[in-house]
Amino acid sequence: MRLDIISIFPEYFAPLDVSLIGKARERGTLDVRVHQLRDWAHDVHRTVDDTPYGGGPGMVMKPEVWGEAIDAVIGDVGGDVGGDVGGAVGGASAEDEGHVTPQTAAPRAGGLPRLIVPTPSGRPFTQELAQELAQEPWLLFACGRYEGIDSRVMEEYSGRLRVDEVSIGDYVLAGGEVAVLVMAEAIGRLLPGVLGNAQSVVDDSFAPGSMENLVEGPVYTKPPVWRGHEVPAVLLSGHHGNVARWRRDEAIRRTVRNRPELAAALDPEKLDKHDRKLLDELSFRVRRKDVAN
Ligand code: JB8
Repeated sequence: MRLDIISIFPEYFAPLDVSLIGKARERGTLDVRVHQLRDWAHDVHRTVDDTPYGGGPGMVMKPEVWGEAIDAVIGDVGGDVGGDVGGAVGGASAEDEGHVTPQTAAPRAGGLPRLIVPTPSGRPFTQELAQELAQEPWLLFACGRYEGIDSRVMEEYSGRLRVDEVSIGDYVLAGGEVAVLVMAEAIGRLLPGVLGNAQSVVDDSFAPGSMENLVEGPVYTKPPVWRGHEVPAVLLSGHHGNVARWRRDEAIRRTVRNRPELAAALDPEKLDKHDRKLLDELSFRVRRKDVAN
């Protein structure tokens, strides 16, 4: 997968050099290129913002600079472009460190990226959307700052690219950079070969499957007693059926306690008798989905 990021703060993306994503980049599974938006500004101050039409507080990002930046990145299939600092973020590139030559994960010529624009007013970023985006050969993230990007930029590229304005949650960041880090990690760990254990992806909270709409319960490792706190005996029993049942019970308890809206959305068809009894004990009413008149 190729992943381009345009931002006025390329330094924000240094974490993409480490851990799973950093390893995926070294292997060539993931080709991350970070671009400085200001490299496409024309004035001596490299201005990227201006006052909002209609008045109001703050500043809005200028469309012309964004247009030139996006045109350059999407027209640049494979090669370097002015403003590309992808290999420079966080210091030495994989090549500099003498690792295996990354096979450039650039998509085939003629392809275009999906454009993802983080904004608190966007569609929710969910595990389902992460899975969908993990199938794409090329993503371009446009990081806004201030009050956001002039909306005509999204309008313009909607005619050429698939454009999604996306929100990572109901809180307000100072800009899109951290939201892109969140999405890059959620998407990157789903790419083939990025996680060591393929099962850890299917067992995730929110992953499609038997635990869909349940969050995961608690986890434990050695020692069996730590500061007087015991690991639940069932986990030491070796009885796989009992372990599975206990884990599902704990997932249901946690979902009811921490995510009542998820618990309310549980499909009664996917609940067994034991699930229903537990939910009843937790005095949680599972209502059949309202059927349209
Ligand atoms: C300016 O909270 B957010 C977010 C906030 C932002 C911008 C983008 C995303 C741009 N503020 O996800």
